[in-house]
Amino acid sequence: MDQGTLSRLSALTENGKVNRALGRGQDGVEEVTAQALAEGHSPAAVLEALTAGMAVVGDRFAAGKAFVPNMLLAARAMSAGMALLKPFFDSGEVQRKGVFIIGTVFGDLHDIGKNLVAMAAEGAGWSVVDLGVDIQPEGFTAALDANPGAVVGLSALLTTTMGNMEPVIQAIRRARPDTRVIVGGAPLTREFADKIGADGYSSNPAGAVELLAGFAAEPSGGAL
Ligand code: B1M
Repeated sequence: MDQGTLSRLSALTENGKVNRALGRGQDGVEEVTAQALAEGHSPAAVLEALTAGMAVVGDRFAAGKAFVPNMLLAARAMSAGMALLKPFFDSGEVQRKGVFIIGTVFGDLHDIGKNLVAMAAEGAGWSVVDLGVDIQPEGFTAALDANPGAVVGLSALLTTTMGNMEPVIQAIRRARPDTRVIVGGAPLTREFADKIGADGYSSNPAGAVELLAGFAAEPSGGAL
């Protein structure tokens, strides 16, 4: 296995190189993700390489050395790689464990972490309703009306939008008090999650799936 392929993948993500078609014939994340998988790198290792590239862009942005367009291009590149990883997260189970509604709260446009949590939940046997980004409280309650008894997941990546989770949880509690709500995203802490009344917090997709498993095991299947 060539470890250089993973380093190359991180660098391509960092530099926002999506694919050959957009890169004037130069390989991008799409081609090199396929290559890494073909070489036998595990999907988890490939995901780590993509995430590492993204972290570098974030650090450069924080240091004033990269700008919003750089972050956007890196996000597009990472999404191209994630599309190839998705089948590995799908378990192919026919029997679904329940419905998991997920979205990024209003004011926030970050979706990569949320997409990873959605993929992990799908792979663990949940039917996922992905509402997307910038979702108002009514978006979540409408999805619950269509999927009563579903568990809800909220994501936020900004210190300025994590506070928007609380009104979403309050709206959900008013509309359907028996709903389980879990939260996550880089700036969150367990203390914050407790303070806003979430039923669970995880810093990563695997932890979110564990929380879901706990809810599915309840006699009510997730509803309180
Ligand atoms: Co933004 N951005 N961004 N950005 N951006 C960050 C988050 C930032 C940390 C960069 C920095 O300064 N170092 C910073 C936030 C600072 C803060 O609030 N403390 C920041 C900023 C400031 C901004 C803008 C305000 C910039 C501006 O306009 N001046 C702006 C805000 C726009 C808005 O949302 N209203 C903005 C815009 C953008 C883009 C649109 C350009 C783009 C997003 C594109 C997209 O998502 N499609 C973008 C990007 C790409 C980033 C960085 C570089 C990467 C985010 C990412 O995808 N990480 C980010 C810096 C960084 O993270 N290092 C940054 C990879 C992803 C796998 O990790 O999302 O953390 P993450 O998800 C993790 C966990 O958090 C967790 O699991 C995931 C996998 O491990 N998780 C959950 C997430 N949700 C969960 C839910 C769960 C459980 C776990 O349960 C439900």
